[in-house]
Amino acid sequence: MKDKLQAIKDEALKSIEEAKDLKILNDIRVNYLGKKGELTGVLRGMKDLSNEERPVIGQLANEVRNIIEETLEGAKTNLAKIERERKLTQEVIDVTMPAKKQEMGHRHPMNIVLDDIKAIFMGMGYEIAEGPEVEKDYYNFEALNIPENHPAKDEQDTFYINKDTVLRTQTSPVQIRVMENSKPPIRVIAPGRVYRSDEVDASHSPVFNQIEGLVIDKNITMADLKGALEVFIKELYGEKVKVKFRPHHFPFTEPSAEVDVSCVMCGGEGCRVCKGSGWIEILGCGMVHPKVLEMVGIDSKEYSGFAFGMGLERITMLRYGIKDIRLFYENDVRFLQQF
Ligand code: 2U9
Repeated sequence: MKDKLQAIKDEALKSIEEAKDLKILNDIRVNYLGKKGELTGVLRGMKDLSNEERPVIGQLANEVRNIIEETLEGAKTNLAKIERERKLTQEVIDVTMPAKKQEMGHRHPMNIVLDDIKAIFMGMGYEIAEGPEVEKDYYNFEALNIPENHPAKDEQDTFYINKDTVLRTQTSPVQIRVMENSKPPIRVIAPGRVYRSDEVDASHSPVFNQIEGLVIDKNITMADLKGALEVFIKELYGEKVKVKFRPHHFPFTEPSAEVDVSCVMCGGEGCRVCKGSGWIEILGCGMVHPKVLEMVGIDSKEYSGFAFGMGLERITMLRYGIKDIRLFYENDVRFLQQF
């Protein structure tokens, strides 16, 4: 048994001396000192020794264990030092090298304009409302007094998820939900993505962004609508811009109007953008239809309100003279950096 212990010790110390890395050292530890290791095997066999032999062999075994452990520890420290020195010489960092150029990101022009529009309406006491883009047919059409046979409901124009679920075609359903969940006075704007089954061209995209607004209170009239929108338009495009209301028709408002501004490109002289007319249409609006109010349980004899809607892409294109809507969705930094 003594010879065996001596042999284990010699063999272990030789392997430790030859070990080239920390993994090999660990394997050696397991081979000799682990649960199934050679030294552990010897210790297990001690139960068969005589009472005289057991303490002698036990002490020797402990000495061998200690020597192997100490040698392993020493070799480990040594190898770690060698490894560190190798890294220090190989992984030299030249701190005098010029740094990589940091490309700055840029705000999207539509976000710049959206923040401006939000700030203008928030200054007039409006709150911002949001709602789902996947919407019930009821909220997108029926609650807005859009009848079953209306062309907007055609599958050619609207993306249907199933018979009574659609991708919202306008943000008006957000305002229906606001009216259902709160009491007048209400003053909100609802910005968000909307979907229409349109072919892509320079001014159309199947996914675009709208900002709609809704005001409900006692004694709200068309004069309030005109006043609010004139303030908004002049804050957005400047005091000099002229504003014109033209009669129009929407199922959800009565009376309804479209709003033109004097051409922001030529100042009203006539150019390619305004097709020579000097005017550009920028939004639609009207007094909320009494049927819409009644459907959400607001008494149309006590309350009235106005609503409006505009396309964010269109407003942004006019503000910066951008000619093609597709530029907004490509995120080319050369385009974005210009704003
Ligand atoms: C409720 C009641 C009425 C929202 C309105 C318009 C007029 C309008 C278009 C502008 C260009 C959509 O992006 S666009 O294609 N919108 O002309 N939108 S009134 O009327 C509402 C909204 C909510 C409860």
